[in-house]
Amino acid sequence: MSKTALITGITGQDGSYLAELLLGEGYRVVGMTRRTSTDVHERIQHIVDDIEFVSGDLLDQTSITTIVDNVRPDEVYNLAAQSFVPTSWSQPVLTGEFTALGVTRVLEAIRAVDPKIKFYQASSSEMFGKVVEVPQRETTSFYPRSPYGVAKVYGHWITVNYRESYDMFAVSGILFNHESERRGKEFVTRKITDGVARIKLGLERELRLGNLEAQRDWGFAGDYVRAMWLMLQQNEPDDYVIATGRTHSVREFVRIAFEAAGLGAYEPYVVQDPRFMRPAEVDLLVGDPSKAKRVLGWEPEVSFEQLVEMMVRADIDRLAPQVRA
Ligand code: NAP
Ligand code: G4F
Repeated sequence: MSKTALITGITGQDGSYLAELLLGEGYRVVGMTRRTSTDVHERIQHIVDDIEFVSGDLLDQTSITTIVDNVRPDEVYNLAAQSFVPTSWSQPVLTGEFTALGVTRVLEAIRAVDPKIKFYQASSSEMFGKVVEVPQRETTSFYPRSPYGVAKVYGHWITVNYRESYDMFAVSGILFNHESERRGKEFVTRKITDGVARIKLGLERELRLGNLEAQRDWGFAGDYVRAMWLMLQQNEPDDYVIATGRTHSVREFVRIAFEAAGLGAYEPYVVQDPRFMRPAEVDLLVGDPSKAKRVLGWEPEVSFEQLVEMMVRADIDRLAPQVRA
């Protein structure tokens, strides 16, 4: 009997990789999407015929409960969120509704329909914020620095609370930044690789960025969705840090991306723009993935340098036909 997985946020970066993985494992994959006036299936176009879609919204309890009741999934992956940190300052209430209370709505739906359904919550290293320990591990205290980070702390604890209150198989994956050619262009890595590709092809002359000194533990999204799945295949529910254990600055990412495109030094092209600075910054993130390695047998397969090169190459390949046309 094949298992059924319900994915919220299936149209996002992680949703697309997770859907691929679960289809490969023989799952029936059901994706919850919200109503939009335009097509948002770009990232899953290649597997769209293999997925069942159901219409629902994290803001709407009735839709989520009805979906869980109709679909009767074995596993629910809650990936949907307002996930862009700067937007959380301009839309803090909405961010709280999606990213914090949305988690409770999904958990409530599961509790009402069948508390045996396994639940994965997409928690974030942004919860560590102004870090109190280096590297950050499962036991490190949280100190979020944005309304997004605060909302994710709520999502984490409500997941732990439903596990402890109702004996549910509910886990929180504390994932550090993970990227790919499918990353939204507003996030710094993809903004850089898209910008580098445009400069390489003569479409732009400069790249405007904010804080180049921020340090992140960046991995490849394809590796990270495997960890999500592994967490739900364990005998006991638990929380895990998923990271590479290495950190790099935005400046290093920029330098390697320009070199990968054969453009040489980045300095002539990069302009620091105060518009992209944040009211409160997360200066340094670096995770300790040793528990995930020990218990889940999980390790990242793509290195930082491979990731940057992969993303630069993909953006050049995507834009080149436009230039030739
Ligand atoms: P993403 O690309 O921004 O995707 C977000 C998804 O959420 C999209 O499918 C979006 O749908 C959906 N969504 C947003 N609001 C919704 C609502 N009200 N109802 C239903 N769906 C809604 O994010 P991602 O990078 O794949 O990240 C997946 C999850 O992991 C997020 O919860 C994020 O906060 C978390 N996370 C990400 C990282 C990372 O580095 N990528 C690290 C730690 C945690 P539309 O297509 O309709 O907009
Ligand atoms: O790419 P970012 O926007 O990602 P951020 O804020 O770390 O959040 C991402 O990772 C989290 C996991 O830790 C997720 F939970 C979250 O959903 C999201 O996926 O920014 C990374 C760093 C920041 O320090 C930012 O200040 O890059 C710096 N940065 C410098 N210039 C910039 C820019 N960020 C953006 N987006 N745009 C810039 O021009």
